Amino acid sequence: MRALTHGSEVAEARASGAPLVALESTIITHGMPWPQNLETARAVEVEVRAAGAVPATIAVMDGAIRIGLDAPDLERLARAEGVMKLSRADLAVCLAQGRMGATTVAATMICAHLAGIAVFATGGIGGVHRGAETSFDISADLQELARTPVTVVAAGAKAVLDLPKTLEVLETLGVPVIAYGQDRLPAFWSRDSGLAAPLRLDSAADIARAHRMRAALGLAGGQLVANPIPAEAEIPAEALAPLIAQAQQEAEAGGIAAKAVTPYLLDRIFALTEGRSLSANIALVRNNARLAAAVAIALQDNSAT
Ligand code: PSU
Ligand code: MN
Repeated sequence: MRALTHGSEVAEARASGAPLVALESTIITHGMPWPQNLETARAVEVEVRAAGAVPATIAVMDGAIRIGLDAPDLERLARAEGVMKLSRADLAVCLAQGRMGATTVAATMICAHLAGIAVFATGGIGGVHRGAETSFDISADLQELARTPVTVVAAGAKAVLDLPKTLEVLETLGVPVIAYGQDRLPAFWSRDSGLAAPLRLDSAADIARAHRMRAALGLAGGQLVANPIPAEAEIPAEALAPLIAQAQQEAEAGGIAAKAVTPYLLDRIFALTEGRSLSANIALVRNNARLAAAVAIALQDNSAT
């Protein structure tokens, strides 16, 4: 049973020791509409390469975890319908059934770690949903950050979530939440969530050092780096708040639950912002890819010393 296979670019990078950045695939299948999903996936890979690292987009295809998708596979995934959304709970069943599956932040962390990749770039992580005190809807991404040693570069947590509760759970789980270059926690489409970030670092080298320090201390789990969306692409929190409230109400009225909640909210906010949320999303993922590449390079540099 060969659970892990490498795309050709990743196989070459492993042979030459080039720095690798993992990328998730749920954003492709459940987070964005066709054809922007494929365009974005490609643009993010281009950013990683331009920054001097090698992209490894991760998904389950043809009965194996693929670390790095060659161009035809990336397009096949982006066009596919009925793709499973995989978290820690679903990964093995998807593989056993030989189905196609897209990895969330949690599943991408697991696969990246299996493949020896320490840094992962995405858009936003899952978190504690509003109303979680009754629904119990808390993303498995949070627990994964607590147990799998991968540094995840995201633009904070989506503003559709309950951000104060998300921070509380991350603190309970012992996950470092590190804002990059500012004191405030960014909120995905907006640079400022209105909340202070628990920790702050100002360089890729420091992020890499903190990653290695956790390992040296024997601390399980990864780190969450919250990288603010570039100023020119942001949608201010005040403009978004009423639209998020509306999408939330529609989700409740429509009985949307479990795995369907995040994709539903993203889709409704896309419609309510007339596509602006999507261009912001694309800009922030590319920005995260650049920082993740710098961290992957810095990790190699300080492992050499
Ligand atoms: N951010 C996006 N689009 C997405 C997601 C995040 O801009 O589609 C995905 C990520 O894969 C994240 C998942 O891990 O949503 C969280 O889903 P849930 O809340 O069901 O755990
Ligand atoms: Mn959920």
